[in-house]
Amino acid sequence: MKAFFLSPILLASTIFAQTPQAAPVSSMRFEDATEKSGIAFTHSFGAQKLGSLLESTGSGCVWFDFNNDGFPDLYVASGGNELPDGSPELADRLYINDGHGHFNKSTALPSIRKNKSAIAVSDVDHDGFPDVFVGGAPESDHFGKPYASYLLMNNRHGSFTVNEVPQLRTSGVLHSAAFADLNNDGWPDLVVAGEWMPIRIFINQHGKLVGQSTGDMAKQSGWWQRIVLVDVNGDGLTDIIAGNYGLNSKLMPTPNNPVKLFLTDLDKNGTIDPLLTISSKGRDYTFLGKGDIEKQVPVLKKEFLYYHDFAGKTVQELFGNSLHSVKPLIATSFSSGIFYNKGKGNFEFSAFPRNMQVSTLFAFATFSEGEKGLLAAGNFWGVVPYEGRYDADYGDVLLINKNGNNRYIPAVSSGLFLRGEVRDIKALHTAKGVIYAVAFNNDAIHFFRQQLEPHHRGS
Ligand SMILES: [Ca+2]
Ligand SMILES: [Ca+2]
Ligand SMILES: [Ca+2]
Ligand SMILES: [Ca+2]
Repeated sequence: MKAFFLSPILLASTIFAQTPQAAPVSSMRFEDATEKSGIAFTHSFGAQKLGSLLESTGSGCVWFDFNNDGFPDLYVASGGNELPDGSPELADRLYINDGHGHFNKSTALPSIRKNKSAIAVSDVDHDGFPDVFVGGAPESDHFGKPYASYLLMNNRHGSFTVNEVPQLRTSGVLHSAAFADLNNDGWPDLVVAGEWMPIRIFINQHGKLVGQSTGDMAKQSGWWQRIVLVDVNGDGLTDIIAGNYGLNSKLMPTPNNPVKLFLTDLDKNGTIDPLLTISSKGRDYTFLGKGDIEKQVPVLKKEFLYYHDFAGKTVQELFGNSLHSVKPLIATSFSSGIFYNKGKGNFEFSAFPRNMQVSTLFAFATFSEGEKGLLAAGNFWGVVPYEGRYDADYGDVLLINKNGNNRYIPAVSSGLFLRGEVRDIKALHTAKGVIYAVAFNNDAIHFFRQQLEPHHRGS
């Protein structure tokens, strides 16, 4: 079976919708500084396009000083392909920096021969040595089956001890993981997000990660692609910026009418036939029409000779015998936004404005010089399993106001004008201010400089 989730890493596109015209540069908040940067770099790794080269979250690789010798080492997580668990290629690699520009592959890394989709690093047990969270991914042939994620505890002697993260067996598709101290007790907590799952929080209790109930957040099962942990509103509590699938979709899940994916063998030939449903008044109907489902499962042609045998029927009425023992994957919200940390484990969701919901959001950065705000970008133009290509997002700037009156600045007037599939944004601090590095799928990294003109201050 083909992987039934968004796999941005391996996809590329050269299609652009009609391109809006930018306003004159002088009035812009951001200036494209790519040509002045002196860096020519394309976001790829051999034949594979990496989802997250710049960021310490997402699959791909991450730099951290494994052995505390002052030189950053490189951890490369494996996954995002069609290899079955157990394949030697799925073992991760750790390259130790010798401080002279040379890297030696470590033999100390435990060999977890499983697909992985997310990675995050933090000193979980406060011993001064960084530990690694490695998020699992479903095997393409076993999609929908629960799988494990791991915490690699750095034992200071050049190796790791592997622990499964308790309470994190999931059937969803984990895409993003990050550490931050959510409850201000000095211990880094873990947040993970993915498709067919809500955002999950694991509070660090003196070196042990313990799943936390998250109230309303648990009801927002989404197709989450990226989380970024930062104090957006400056109240001293770390918030969760969360990129979801977006709302420009025929799939419009709500808690009462979720989108579901039944993984069942409709024609009893031994392979799973994923059945995507939308709900109306609590009843589940196939998302694809009769013809498309018959293409997927030809034997059904004999069962439904006439359209009226199919139309208006729930999937339980159509396929009842095959479904009654199947627990579907569920999504209840595709809205991107910010979960504001209200303290004591409470989070309050603030959805992004409509303009920021036209596409899937993968990348975020914040700024707070003169004004407080957020950069966001995304796009997913590959083969979405269920729908056509999304409308384009050209880069979003959201000015955050303490009273909740956020102001949206479109790319045509902000200068943050991004054409393509953005996968990451990273703020780089320089003597002349902040530069934002923007990583595209299958394209060169672009750089944008924030322009702090007097007329922008306090606006
Ligand atoms: Ca090192
Ligand atoms: Ca540690
Ligand atoms: Ca904490
Ligand atoms: Ca906050």
